[in-house]
Amino acid sequence: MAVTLHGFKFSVYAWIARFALHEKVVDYDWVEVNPFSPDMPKSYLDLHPFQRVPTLVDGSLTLYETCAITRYVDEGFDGPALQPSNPADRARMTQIIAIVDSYGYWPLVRQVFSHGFFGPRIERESDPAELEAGLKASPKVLKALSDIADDGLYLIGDHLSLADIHLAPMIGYFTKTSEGREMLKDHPKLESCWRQISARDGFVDTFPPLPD
Ligand SMILES: N[C@@H](CCC(=O)N[C@@H](CS)C(=O)NCC(=O)O)C(=O)O
Repeated sequence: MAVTLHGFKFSVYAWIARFALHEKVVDYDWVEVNPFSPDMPKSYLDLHPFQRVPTLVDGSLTLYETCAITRYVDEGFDGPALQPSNPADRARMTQIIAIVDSYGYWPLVRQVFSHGFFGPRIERESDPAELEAGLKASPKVLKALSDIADDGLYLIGDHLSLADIHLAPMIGYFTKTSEGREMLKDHPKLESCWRQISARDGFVDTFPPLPD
């Protein structure tokens, strides 16, 4: 049975899942779900009680939480391994994903990107105080990631990992703003990793259809 990914075309988390599926060359069907819609279908809430996206369905398996989805995609399908095999690097990968989820998503995406780029383009009022708060919180996140990144091509050595796949879309959105682009320059090691990841077909081909 085919894999189905339920997601929203502008969702950064759905993008992460699509990026992982692309890297593993897994075919899947896409079901568009807007998690911000007031009339979210009950059929989706049965899949994801927290009303977020994405959710992946593969036969009898229904999975939400993007870190679980990408790990399943890596371990459940053929293709290049996206997780390091040695314990220290694997722990580092998990740490980076947790930092991104716990401390990065909100300032980088929900505050800076949403209020500095996306909101104004979809005629949604944006709040300068939210943008400001995001810009204030972001340097600590970028520095923490830069401090623990290796000196290799990617965040962990020279092989693409789930950590890269989790982080790059968030930076991709953050750097849609001029403030984000400027701030990333203060962290050359992170910027260099991001440039390598964002040049990959998997990143480019899954880039969401943002308004200009
Ligand atoms: N912890 C969830 C977060 C998913 C998430 O927050 N997705 C956003 C879209 S990028 C969403 O559905 N937001 C709806 C909302 O905040 O109400 C995961 O890892 O999948």
